[in-house]
Amino acid sequence: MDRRRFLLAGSAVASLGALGLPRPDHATAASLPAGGPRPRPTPQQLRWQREELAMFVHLTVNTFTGKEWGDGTESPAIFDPRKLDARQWARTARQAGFRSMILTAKHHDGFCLWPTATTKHSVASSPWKDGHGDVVREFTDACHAEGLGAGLYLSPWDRNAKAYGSGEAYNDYYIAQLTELLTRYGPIVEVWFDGANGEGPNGRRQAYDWPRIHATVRRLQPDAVMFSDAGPDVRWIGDEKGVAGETCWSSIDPASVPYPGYDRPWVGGLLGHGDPHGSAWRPGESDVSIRPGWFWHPEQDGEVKSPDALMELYFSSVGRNSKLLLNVPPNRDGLFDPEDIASLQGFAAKRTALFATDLLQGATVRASSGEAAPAVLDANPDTHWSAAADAHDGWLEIALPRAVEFDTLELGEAIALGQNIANYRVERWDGGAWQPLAWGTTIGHKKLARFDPVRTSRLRVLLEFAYGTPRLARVAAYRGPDRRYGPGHDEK
Ligand code: FUL
Repeated sequence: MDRRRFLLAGSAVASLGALGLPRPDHATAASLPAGGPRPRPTPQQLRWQREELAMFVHLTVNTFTGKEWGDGTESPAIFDPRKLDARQWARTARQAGFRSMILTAKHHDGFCLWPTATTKHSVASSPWKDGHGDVVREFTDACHAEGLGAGLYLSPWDRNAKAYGSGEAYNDYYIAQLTELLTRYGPIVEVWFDGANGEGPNGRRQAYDWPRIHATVRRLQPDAVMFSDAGPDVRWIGDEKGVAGETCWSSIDPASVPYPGYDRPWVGGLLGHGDPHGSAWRPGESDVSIRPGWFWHPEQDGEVKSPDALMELYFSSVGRNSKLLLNVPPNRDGLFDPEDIASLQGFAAKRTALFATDLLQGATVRASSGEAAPAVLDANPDTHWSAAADAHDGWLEIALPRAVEFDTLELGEAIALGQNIANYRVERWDGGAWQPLAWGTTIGHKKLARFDPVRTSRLRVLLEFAYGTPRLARVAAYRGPDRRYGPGHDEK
């Protein structure tokens, strides 16, 4: 069936009309996809998205050479992170509110951070712990001890492996490495596949066997999600800046990015926005580094992103239905730098300060139709308000016993049942009329909107158009410490 065929949506605008509101043009012109269930997340994808924050850890020979991409000729003798303390990384991550971590077990240079049987190009040939160390072991143990999920990055592009570019021999080598990583270290929550496909030591490129790679992960770690620009479980957001599209669907047409590393000029934008008609649930992950580089370089001390910059990233990723994967690179001692830790602590403190008090608590909620409207006020993402099953729009009105002042609004869709809402409007009561407050497109797991502080006792959320039943799990309002209250935003 062609999912992009459209039908006329007569009933889609009825409930907004009942409120005396203008009917949105695109809804009256009415386009709804024909039939077919809309995609929903698996329990693993849902868990992954609800974590909101994950930490990337880039460490390899590059940490000692100053490069971003090693060429595979580095001697293991240079790898000696003498004070390496993975527990320090995991503690820092947990205290800053991160829920999982992903380590570069092997980057493009081919150096393995665990004592693998597949090559001598590993920690076993390094002076670190006299060749008896295992960074992957220390990392996974630390994650598990701190209650964090452990994830691994295993670069398919390998500039050291002799077999790279030879076909099956390298695919066997890669699968053997993957098998070691997925069988020795307990539960792995995410496997991160970089699509880079450059030349190996013999100048040849490798045709990666993605079906076999994916089947290996499914067999050995069925609860792990697999990341790449082509999924299959979670997708790259299309940039390395931590910025999701303002419109961001968790669904995508799998045929539009058929394999990892599918490099086309339009792919970045497509991954940023997703596709409301896509048949695959494949939410976007926004990866970005706290420093200019992915690896630690001494000359980049002083360029660590500030707590305010990290807050901006939180709004542009988590606040747009994506997940933030923030890289924090260990230094040559194998430790996070104090500067990076201070910034992460500041980031956590700013989130705590902003989101400490939901000012809509104690409100009453009326809705266009359906039941359980008050469910939007509790923080439980599994309870929600739903419009009538065949509705394509709806509204909620939230009335407080007293006026409250706020500058940040949170909306959340009941994504366990899919993502349907295509645009919304939020208005505040000024004592005599409804005034526009926020307007946007997708909502998804979390949508955050910021504006100059306003004071009001009534709000309404207008879901102007949804491809399937509109369902909201969350409406919350917060007053941050950073914005000044201006004149003219008061309820009269
Ligand atoms: C990229 C790699 O080439 C970078 O070195 C880094 O690992 C980043 C997360 O992915 O594609």
